[in-house]
Amino acid sequence: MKVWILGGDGFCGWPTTLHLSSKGHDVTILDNLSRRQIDILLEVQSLTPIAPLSVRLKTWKSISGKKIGFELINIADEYDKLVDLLKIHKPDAIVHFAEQRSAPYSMKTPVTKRYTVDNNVNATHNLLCAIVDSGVNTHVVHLGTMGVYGYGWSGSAPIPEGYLTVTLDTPDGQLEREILHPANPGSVYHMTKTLDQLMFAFYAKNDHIRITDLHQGIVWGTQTPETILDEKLINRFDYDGDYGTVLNRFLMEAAIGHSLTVHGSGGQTRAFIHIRDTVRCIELAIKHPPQPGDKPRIFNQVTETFKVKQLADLVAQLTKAKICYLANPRNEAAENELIVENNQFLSLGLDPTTLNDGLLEEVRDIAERYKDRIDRSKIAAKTLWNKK
Ligand code: NAD
Ligand code: USQ
Repeated sequence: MKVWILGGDGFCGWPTTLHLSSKGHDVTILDNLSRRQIDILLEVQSLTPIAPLSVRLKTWKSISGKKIGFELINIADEYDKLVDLLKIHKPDAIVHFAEQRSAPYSMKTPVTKRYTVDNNVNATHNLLCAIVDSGVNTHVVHLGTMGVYGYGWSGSAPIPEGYLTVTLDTPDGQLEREILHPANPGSVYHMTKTLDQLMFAFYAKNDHIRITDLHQGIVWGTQTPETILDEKLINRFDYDGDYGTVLNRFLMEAAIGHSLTVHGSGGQTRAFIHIRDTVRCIELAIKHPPQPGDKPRIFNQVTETFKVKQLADLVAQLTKAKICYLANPRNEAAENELIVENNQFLSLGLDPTTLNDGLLEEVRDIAERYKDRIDRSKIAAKTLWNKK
């Protein structure tokens, strides 16, 4: 299959690119390298030493014999180029990772709030509009987020995979309707993902574009069977206060004897998935497209849920790190329950990597190995959700 990976130089996109290439797909990355640029602006770098994209691609070619294409393009801005490329390549599937993905970065300043909305909403809309414009028959697989549902909204009821059946009382009796699960974003970033959902619903209905939206939890872990083949293929690992996600930050903190930075009481429950499972889920999603005219197919791409304090306890047990409870810089519920339905991927054959399987490997092979690259001044989470 001819597959495009929008955002294929990023944390999820790079291992997905390699995985699909290793499976024999003809893969091309479309990326504007904005994530690398943001690192320069924030004066941070990945814990792991990521190679320039041209070196990554050359290394993969020499190891696997497979060529991966690359187009430098801003999906949110270069619409005509996107249409031209679609007409030339005619990809069978397009995996869309190309968005600004950090919630703290999206809440940092008016500039980063507006950038996140401009970038994410325009990237998604340009893609959908360009597919219609070019007449290309393709399947869009988008990386959305569990955060579109919000946390704690439905108490202990399981979160369904995208849609909710509701019953309305009308003068003519009860009406049953299936609706998109109500959106309840917790940051400007998460808000853009809820807007993406509406665009998908519209273009699937109006233009019969085939769309799969993957509501992914927090991705942890670094390596996949392909990125581990050579250090020049290594995946990125963000640890700084804006881009580092919670478990990766705890592992990095433990490696240098820093206390584990739990926000608030640590009662926030979140959903998680290992990067190895992310790439497998995307392969499964590509293999099982919806039909033209179907509503977007939504999967919850998660394998486990944990409270933040449970994660801190686990890492502390493994590494003897201390835990500190900090005032929460975010505006989020102090405690929430989270039960998530994920039967669709399990029934398609996903065999999850659990925290018990992978945590030690992360401590040993990533956090310990690269700890000398950590800049302690970049660890604190300084972005506040509001002035209060
Ligand atoms: P990332 O920032 O590492 O990668 C995103 C990539 O997209 C980067 O290479 C960046 O340069 C590129 N990009 C951004 N805007 C672009 C544009 N306008 N044109 C071209 N390229 C552009 O992020 P990630 O962690 O790999 O996340 C990928 C996707 O998965 C995001 O949409 C994110 O919302 C979603 N997601 C990530 C996680 C996670 O824990 N990392 C969890 C759930 C969902
Ligand atoms: N947290 C801490 N200490 C830290 C960092 C985070 O306690 O040092 C807490 C946060 O306050 C939050 C939780 O951990 O309650 C998760 O934060 P996070 O930064 O790990 O994840 P989040 O901001 O939700 O965003 C990440 C990705 C995003 C993706 C999302 C999936 O950056 O792209 O969409 O996970 S989800 O959370 O399921 O919506």
